[in-house]
Amino acid sequence: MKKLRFFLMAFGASLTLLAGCKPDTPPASPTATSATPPTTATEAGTTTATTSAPAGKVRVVYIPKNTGNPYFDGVVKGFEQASKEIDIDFSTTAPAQPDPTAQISFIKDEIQRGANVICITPNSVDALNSVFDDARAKGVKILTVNADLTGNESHRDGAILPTDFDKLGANQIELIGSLMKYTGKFAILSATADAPDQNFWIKGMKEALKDPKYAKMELVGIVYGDDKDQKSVTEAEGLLTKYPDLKGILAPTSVGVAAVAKVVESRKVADKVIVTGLGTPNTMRRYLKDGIIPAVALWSPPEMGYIAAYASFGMSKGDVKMTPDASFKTGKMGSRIVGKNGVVIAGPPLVFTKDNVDKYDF
Ligand code: RAM
Repeated sequence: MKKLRFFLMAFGASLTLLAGCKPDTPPASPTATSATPPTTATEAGTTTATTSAPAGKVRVVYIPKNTGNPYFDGVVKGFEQASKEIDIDFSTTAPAQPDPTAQISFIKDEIQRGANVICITPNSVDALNSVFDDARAKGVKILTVNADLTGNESHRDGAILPTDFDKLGANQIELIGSLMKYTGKFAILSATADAPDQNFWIKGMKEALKDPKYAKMELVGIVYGDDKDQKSVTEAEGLLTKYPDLKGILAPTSVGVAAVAKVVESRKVADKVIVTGLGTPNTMRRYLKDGIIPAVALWSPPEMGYIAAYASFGMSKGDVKMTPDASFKTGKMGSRIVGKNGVVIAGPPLVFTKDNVDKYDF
């Protein structure tokens, strides 16, 4: 616990920054109007806009990895808040499964419907390249959100990432390392095997583990829960069976970390197996408060959606160029600067514990 305190102190600045500022409640502009069109649920469980954009409005769609993941509801919330402040017509739609090619037909549909900007959390770094190229040839801007097309950045116009991906892998290793007293076996439970964000972070984790500080920690395996509760539960149970002396499970996915917490609770091994990773305060609150898990990290998904909405609006109007050193204004999130590769970073990660989790609502 002493180590965790040190770790939390290292994040003191970011915690202070966001503490007390509930990220999902930006001030409404005096001229705010609801720009969200009516939506319908389709049989596949997707949500699709049913109206076309009123003349003059910038039509922005956000396509998350898949439906049914509360993490992405937070991102959508941010888009919706911004759409009350700026003149965009916002909608969201997604496939039921986070498969590498599942988003292609959704992108094609949105091009047909007249989207000006397609914001997307891609399920693959390369499977969407050609449909993105088609969209851009028709004047549609492509903005990746929450994940980038690592190695294929030329197929999109820009990216809004939740935090600095170059640091997140090391950051997650330090979190679980501090909780495991830097000793013992641990495993990673990821989302899908193709997920660009997850793979980027896992690469960073492996790199970080080369630091002699972590020499007594052993990464015994990586499993994939596909951002599905049941698959994550099965994979976590498999880990516990295969490695009876496992000391930790690091799950950098909001669905995965909740599933692993549920497993260690039901197996009554929470005192032996440390669970941490990336999870939303609302999903992990009970596990934190009941002492099932000591800490979990994340950023604010609504803030990322909010920034993406402002970037989309500016890109569509031609006012915002997603080129290094360019900048654009957002409402409550101030001016944002575009970094290398056309990436904007939303903010620092936060660490939630039983003591601070109630300050956050997303
Ligand atoms: C999951 C998704 C997402 C990741 C979050 C933390 O829901 O995999 O991509 O960023 O968790």
